[in-house]
Amino acid sequence: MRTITALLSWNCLLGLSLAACPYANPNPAALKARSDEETGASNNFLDQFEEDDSNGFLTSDVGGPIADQASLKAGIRGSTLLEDFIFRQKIQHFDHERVPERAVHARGAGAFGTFVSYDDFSNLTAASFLSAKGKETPMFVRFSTVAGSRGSADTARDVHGFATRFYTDEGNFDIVGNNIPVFFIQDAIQFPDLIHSVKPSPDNEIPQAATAHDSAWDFFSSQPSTLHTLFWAMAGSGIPRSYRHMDGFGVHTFRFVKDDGSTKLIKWHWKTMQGKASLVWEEAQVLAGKNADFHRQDLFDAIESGNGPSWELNVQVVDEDKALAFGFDLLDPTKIIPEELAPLQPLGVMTLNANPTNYFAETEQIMFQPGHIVRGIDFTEDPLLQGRIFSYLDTQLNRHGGPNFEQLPINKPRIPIHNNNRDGAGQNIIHKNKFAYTPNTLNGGFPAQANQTTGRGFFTAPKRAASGNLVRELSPTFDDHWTQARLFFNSITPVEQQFLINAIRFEASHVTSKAVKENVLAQLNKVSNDVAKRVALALNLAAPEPDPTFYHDNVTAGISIFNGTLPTIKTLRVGVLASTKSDSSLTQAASLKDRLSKDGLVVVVVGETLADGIDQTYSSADATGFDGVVVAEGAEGLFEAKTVSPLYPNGRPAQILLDGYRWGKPVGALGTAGAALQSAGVPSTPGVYSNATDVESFVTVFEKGLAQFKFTDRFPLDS
Ligand code: HDE
Repeated sequence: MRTITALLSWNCLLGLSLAACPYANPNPAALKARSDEETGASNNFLDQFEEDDSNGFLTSDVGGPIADQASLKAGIRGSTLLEDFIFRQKIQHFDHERVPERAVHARGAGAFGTFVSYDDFSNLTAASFLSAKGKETPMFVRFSTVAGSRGSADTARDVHGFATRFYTDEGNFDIVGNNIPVFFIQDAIQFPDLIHSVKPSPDNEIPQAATAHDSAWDFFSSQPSTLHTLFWAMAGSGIPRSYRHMDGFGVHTFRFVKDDGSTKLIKWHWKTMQGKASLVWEEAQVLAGKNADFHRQDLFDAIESGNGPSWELNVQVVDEDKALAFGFDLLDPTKIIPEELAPLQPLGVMTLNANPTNYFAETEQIMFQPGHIVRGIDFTEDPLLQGRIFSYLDTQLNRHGGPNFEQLPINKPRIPIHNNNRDGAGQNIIHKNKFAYTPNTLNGGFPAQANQTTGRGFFTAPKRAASGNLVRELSPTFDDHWTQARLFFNSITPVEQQFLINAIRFEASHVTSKAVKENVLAQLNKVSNDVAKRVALALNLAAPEPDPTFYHDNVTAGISIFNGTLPTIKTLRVGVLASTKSDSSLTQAASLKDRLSKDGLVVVVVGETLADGIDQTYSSADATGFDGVVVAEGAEGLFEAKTVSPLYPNGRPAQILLDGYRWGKPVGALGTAGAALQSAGVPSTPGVYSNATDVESFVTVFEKGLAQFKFTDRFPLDS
C-alpha cells in the first residue's frame, strides 16, 4: 500500500491551483530547486490514484448507493426493464472492459523500480537523471514477448521486449528496448511485413506465438537483414530462464547531448546482475503447457520476496565521426558494436522493488514511446528508429481512443504539465487558463517558453543537420547482413551452436515449401557452410557448396549465455523430493529447506500428498519448476520401478529427477538416496551429486552446481 502524498502536489497535478505548484514559475532557479517531495522521486507517486474499497457501500458509477444482485423486472418472472440503469451501467462497463491489445508485445509483465545514478555524468550528457551521484529516479519496466497474443505462453521462443520508463524530474524518458541487441529489419517501412510474416496464418490463426511456419521463414530467407537477429533468437536469448536473467538493449544508436551542445553516439545496454541464463527448448515447451505464466510468476514472486532484480545501465560511447569507422554503419540496427571496439561504460543501477497494484491500470495502460526522450538525449537518423517515433504515438491513440493517454496515472510525468493542448476524449485536467495559446499577454505570457538556458528547455543536438536529394533507398553501408551473424555464431560455445542449429532444424522442419527451405539454406550458407550443412541434413536436402564471401573467424565478448557462472543463486528454485512414508526423508527435507533458504534459495518439498512439511505433490510438481533437484535420504523407495501409487502416475518422482538431469540442471541425493539416481537412470556425471551424507557438505557442492546452472555436456553434439 502506497502512502498518501501531499494535497499540495495533488492540486497542482490536477491543475486546480497553480499556486500549489512549486515550480509553476518559470524562473530557472525555482525550476532547479526541486526536492524529492515536490517531484515525487519515490515510488509512491501513484498513491493518490489508488482506491482500496476497504469501506463504504457499493455505488453506481455516479455515486448512488446500490444493491445490484438482481436486475429490475416486470414481475418476478418477467423481462428485464430498459429503465434499469444499474443493470445497464454494469453490463455496459463490462462490455467495454477491454482495450485493443498491443499489436506486438501483447504478452508481458511489469514492475516498479528505482534507478540510482553512479555519478554526475554531465561530462557525457545533460540528462538530469544522470546528473548526480546517488540520484534516484522512479521507474516502471515491462518485459514481453513479441508475436504471441495477450494470453499466450511466456516461454514461447521469441525476442523479448525490455521497455523501461524513467520518471525523471525533467519528464518521462523511455528506453523501449529488447533482450537482443539487434533487429530483423533496417527500415521501419518493413515492420508490417515482418510482423505479418511471423503472426499466425490469416486463414486458421495457426500457429500462436511461434515462428515455426512457412510465412516467417519465407520472409526471413527473402530478407537477409533478419539473419543476425534470427541467430540470437534461435539461440538462448529466445528462451530466457526468466525476465530477470536477461540483458536489455536500446538497439538503435542514440545521441548524448551535453549542455554545450556537443554530442556523442551511444548504445544503451542493461546488464542483468542476476547473470544471464536460459532454458533449454524442451523445458520451454513443457512450461508453455504446464505453466504458461512462468515468467510473470517468477518476476512477481522475486519482488514479493524482497529479492527484486537489478540491472546495471551501461553505454557504449562513440565519437560522431566514427559512425562508419568500424566497417559497418552505426545507423544500421542490425549491427552490434563489438565490446572490443567500444567498451561498456557503467552509469547506474535499476532495481525493481514493487509489483503493480493493478495489472490493467498499470502494466496494460503504460504506453511507452521511443519518442519519449529528455534533455540530454537525442535521436539518430537510424531509419528504423525514425519510424518508431511515429508508430508508438499512433498505436497509443488507437489503444486509448484519444489523445489524453499521457494523463493516465501510470503515464503521467511526476512533474506538472503546462501547455496549450486541450480537450479530447477523457480529458482529466480542468484547465483554468482561458488563453490557451502562445504567445499571449492575457495570461501573463504563461506557460512561458523555456529554452536551453532559461528553464532547462529540451534542445535537439545543434550540430545535427539534414540535407540531400530525396531517395527511397537504404544506404549501401547497410548491405552486409552476414558478417555479424557469423560473428555471433563464432562467439558462442559449441553446445549453444548446437542449440541454435537444433532450433533452426525444428522451425524449418515445420516449413512445407521446398523452395523456402532451399532459400533458408542458401542464406545460412552465406553465414556458415557448417550451419547450412547441418540444417540440410535434417531437412533431407542437398548440402550447399561453401559461399565464403562473408566467412571469418573473429569472435567478440559478452555473447555466450552458457559459458559463465551466475553471480548469485538467490531466488533460484530447488525441488527436494521426499516421501510422506519416510520420517527421515521429511526431517532431512526440512533441514535442507532450512539451510538452502538461508542462502536465499526457494525450496519446495515434494511428497505424495500435501502434509506437514510437504509443499507440493508429485501429481502437480514438474522438473520445469526447479533449477535443481535433490532426493532426500529415505525417499529412494519411491524411485524403484515397482513403486505404484494411485495418487500420481507410476514413475512420476523418477521422471522429475530424470527430466531435471536431461535439461542440464544440477541434481543430487543424500546418503542412501543415491540409489534413486540409479533407479531413475541418472548417470554419474558433472552436476550429479551423490557422495555427501550430511546436509552441510551436500549444500556446499550443490550450490556450486546451481551457480553453473546448466551442465551442457549432457547435450549431444552433432558428430
Ligand atoms: Fe516495437 N512496437 N516496433 N520495437 N516495441 C510496439 O507499441 C514498432 C521495435 C518494442 O511493453 C508497439 O505500444 C515498429 C524495435 C517493445 O509496452 C508498436 C517498429 C524494438 C514494445 C511498435 C518496431 C521494439 C514494442 C505495439 C519498427 C527494440 C512493447 C504496442 C520500426 C528496440 C512496449 C505499442 C511495452 C511495442 C512498433 C521495432 C521494442 C506497434 C513500427 C527495434 C519492447 O507501436
